[in-house]
Amino acid sequence: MNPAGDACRSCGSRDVAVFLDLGKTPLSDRLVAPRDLEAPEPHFQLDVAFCASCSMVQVLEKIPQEVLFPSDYPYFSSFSGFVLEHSRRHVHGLVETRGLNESSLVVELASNDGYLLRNFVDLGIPVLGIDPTPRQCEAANEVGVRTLCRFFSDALAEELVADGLRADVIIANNVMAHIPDLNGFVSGMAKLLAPGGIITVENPYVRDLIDQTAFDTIYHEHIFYHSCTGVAGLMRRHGLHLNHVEHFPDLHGGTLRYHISHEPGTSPDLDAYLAEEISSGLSSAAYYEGFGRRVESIKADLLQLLGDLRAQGKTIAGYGAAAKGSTLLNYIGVGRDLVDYVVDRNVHKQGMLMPGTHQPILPTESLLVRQPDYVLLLAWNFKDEIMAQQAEYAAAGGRFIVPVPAPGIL
Ligand code: DWN
Repeated sequence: MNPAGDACRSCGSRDVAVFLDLGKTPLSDRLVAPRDLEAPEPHFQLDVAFCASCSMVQVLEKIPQEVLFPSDYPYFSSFSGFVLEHSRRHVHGLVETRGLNESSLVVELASNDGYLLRNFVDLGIPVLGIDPTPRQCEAANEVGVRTLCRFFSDALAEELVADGLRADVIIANNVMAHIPDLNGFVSGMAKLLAPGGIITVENPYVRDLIDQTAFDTIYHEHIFYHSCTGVAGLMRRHGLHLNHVEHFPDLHGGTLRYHISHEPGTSPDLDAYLAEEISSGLSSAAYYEGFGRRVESIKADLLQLLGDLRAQGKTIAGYGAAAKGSTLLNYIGVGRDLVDYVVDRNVHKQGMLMPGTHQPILPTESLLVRQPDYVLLLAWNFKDEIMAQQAEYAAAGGRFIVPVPAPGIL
């Protein structure tokens, strides 16, 4: 099904079919200020499609980058200890394996608040962060991470190369899903990368998304849902080579780190992932067919669970004003009648309202003050970190609910 005749946003083929319709939802990171409650809130169609030609899974609605990532974009990477530790290990691994020193250059695309590059700075290794969101750039510059507040593109890469810059390492974590002009982005990376250099790219793995029915990680900001097959083909089109892959099952619901360079290479792990994607059918439309039915069943089960608890007079809060939380609340239709408020550590989100469903976002300390009977883990990807941090809430009788892969009380 592709009634509008959309072309693949990666390879241009017309062999694109929608396999999931999440309806019209607000932008997941467009939090609402209480003073704007009466203002119209834009909603956009959220259809997910599979390209049979290049295997890329993608959202079809085209929304300008400046709308998806406005100046008040609220996501700051530094609010998870798990992410910080993962990034620290990544940096130390690169320094060791690549022999980086004070004459190297590491460039991170979508460097956010400097959560990762600051580890290189601590080791005296020169860095350049590139990120389009001003508040995050300011935070990064404040901690000593030199950051350019721009969208990365082919044109920006040419400017940097003209200024004499070439990167020994390019890191692009959780950004290759977000780029409308994916080909321009990859061609820019190819230009900016020094001969013999390496690009590491991290993105949630589409296989984990489908297998765990993590439908809530789908939103307009996430245009592309990557696999080894898709990334290998994309890189080849720009003269780059995917040479190795690592899997982090506990990061953002399952993440792949791709190792890419100008020079061809391979690894047993990459071969195994590519072979498995073929044998599991991940590169065929049939793989995605039952997904919509599983999503509908999560919707029915979660509504039933929350409705039953409310009927018993229980109070329910949400944890994590995450973008995925917005998809979940809006698609399922979880309003303030079911979940009273949402807590989040991110001070830039506190005081705002969730998109569409308008639960107020409060500091996490509110859980101990209000002691709701249940907490719906909207940021279920950080379940262990959050539950450890909320031990006192749990000790006082609080219970947690996970929404995916199947709604349940822990
Ligand atoms: O790609 C993207 C990813 C990686 O992150 C984005 N486009 C946007 C964002 O998606 P998300 O908002 O769904 O991500 P998180 O990281 O799952 O969001 C978790 C939320 O929970 C954040 O607002 C921070 C918050 N949090 C918290 O309050 N206490 C997180 C942890 C770990 C905590 O202990």
